[in-house]
Amino acid sequence: MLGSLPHGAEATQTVTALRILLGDQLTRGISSLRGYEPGDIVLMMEVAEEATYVKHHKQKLVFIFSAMRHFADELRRDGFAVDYVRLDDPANTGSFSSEVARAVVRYRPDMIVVTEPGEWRVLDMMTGWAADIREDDRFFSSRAHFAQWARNRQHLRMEFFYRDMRRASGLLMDGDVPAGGQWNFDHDNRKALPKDVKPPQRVRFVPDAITREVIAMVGARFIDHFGDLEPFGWAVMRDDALEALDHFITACLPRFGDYQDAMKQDNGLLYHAVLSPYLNVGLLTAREVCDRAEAAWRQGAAPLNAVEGFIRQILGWREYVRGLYWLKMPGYAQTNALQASRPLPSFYWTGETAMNCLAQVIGDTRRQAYAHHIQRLMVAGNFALLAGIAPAEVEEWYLLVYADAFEWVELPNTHGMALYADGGVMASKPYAASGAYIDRMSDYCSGCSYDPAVKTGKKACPFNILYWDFLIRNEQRLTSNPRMAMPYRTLAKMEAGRKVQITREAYMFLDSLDAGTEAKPDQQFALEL
Ligand code: FAD
Ligand code: DLZ
Ligand code: SF4
Repeated sequence: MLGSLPHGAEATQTVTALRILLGDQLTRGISSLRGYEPGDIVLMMEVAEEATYVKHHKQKLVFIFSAMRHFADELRRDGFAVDYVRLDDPANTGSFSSEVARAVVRYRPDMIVVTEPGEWRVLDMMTGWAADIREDDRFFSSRAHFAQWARNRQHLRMEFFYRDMRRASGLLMDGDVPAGGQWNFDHDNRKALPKDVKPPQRVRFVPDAITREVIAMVGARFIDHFGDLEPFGWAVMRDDALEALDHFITACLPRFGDYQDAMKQDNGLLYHAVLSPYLNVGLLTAREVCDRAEAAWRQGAAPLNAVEGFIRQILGWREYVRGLYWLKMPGYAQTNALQASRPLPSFYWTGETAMNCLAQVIGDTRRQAYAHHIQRLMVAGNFALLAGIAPAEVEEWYLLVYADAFEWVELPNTHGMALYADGGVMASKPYAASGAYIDRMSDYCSGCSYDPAVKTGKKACPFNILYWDFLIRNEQRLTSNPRMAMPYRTLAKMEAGRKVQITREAYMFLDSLDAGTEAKPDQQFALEL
């Protein structure tokens, strides 16, 4: 079925509308398909430029190409005329713009219709297509709605946006009041995972013939990209994504809230939804996922702290970061409030580090193209923040390693939430934490050669040294932030000699990373004063 329409260089037919569908627009109700008439053509393109502008995780490539191919088949079965340009088509020119130009020669359309993309970079390309660019209305909050909400507010804070979105969507509302009498149950959602609690096995999907063909293609063309190609278990069709949603609602949602912030060695999924790739490419809609979660609570199948916590992630955070992205781009990506400039350490690619928390999170990421929020924020992101790694390098890493990564959602989370590179637009304070936080929320430290209780010298957890060094380095920039008052009070009481020791140890540790020779705990005698 794939590529069943001709795509040579010469003009072959005249069509009314050329409807372009991108790899993260795999939703039947998408605005670009609305008003489809026989005689129109839906154009889908696998292009080298999208596959390589960052070296996406191999599983992300398989996921997107296979989901695109399945979606094209589904459209054809339902009577749409689809021209699908495969990556291995010898005539493929390799970019969205050149493929659209080639299709225009083929079809001489009266009009080009497309839904706005998820990245500024692609929107910029689209301005050259003379297309009717339609709104992406798969979100609860349109770009215009968010801009209106943000207008005249001195500080943008997710919590207030979320409350407005609860009212507007009616989710978890009893009339005008929030279900259960409060908007947010976050204080119930910070438990570590007890040893005797065993998270359920997750559904995985056996690759069919289409997926196997894509796996072979990605293995042949993109072998130098990050991450393991197999085993591949992601859903690539809506029916399978719905099965993953069902499984989450019944087996995981009831405990989602309790263990939302927990981390566990050898189980990177815990009770998380693992639905973000499906939401972000459009196999699931945000509305249906939230409705299913709310129904579970109303039927007594899941507690309110879990359901509210889960809906807040989608109705609150997901919508908020998208609004912020479009409000602030393209300048947003250029800010660097903490003047961070260190290169990304090589262990972000290999996972080879004596810091067990990072080795685990990066190992999970390589194996699954997934890590949950706290792993991303408080381990990989926290280290990059404390070490002062250049935002652009960290952002490229996040954009390519996760199956759910598209710039509209990756950038605010990395640039704003994890790195504080926007100087506080997204988060009211830096998410900086020492080893004590990681020790409290995970079982990583018991398998580590560093010790989270040791502050300096041999065996000291690098997160401890770097945490205080971060506060010292950024004192002028952060000390006036009221939410940083407590750590700066503690720092003020610290002896000058101790501060010098911290600065020196941090310098030597970071220097060893730059040189690609991370100082291991048993090599740290030189660091002790
Ligand atoms: P759950 O924890 O089960 O949450 C349910 C859903 O809520 C998710 O599927 C997701 O759609 C939404 N959600 C939760 N938190 C956020 C958030 N902070 N921003 C937006 N949506 C959220 N998410 C992405 O979808 N793509 C990214 O590229 C991405 N990059 C991130 C980078 C960093 C540095 C950080 C700290 C977070 C990032 N996130 C990103 C947000 C979050 O980590 C993922 O959405 C989440 O881990 C996806 O896993 P899940 O489906 O199991 O989510
Ligand atoms: C991420 C991605 C990749 C790797 N490849 C393609 C592709 O070949 N064709 C396509 O239509 N979309 C792809 N995508 C998703 C796009 O990069 C995404 O649509 C833009 O980033 C805009 O959000
Ligand atoms: Fe990570 Fe420090 Fe714990 Fe080791 S001791 S796992 S480096 S937090």
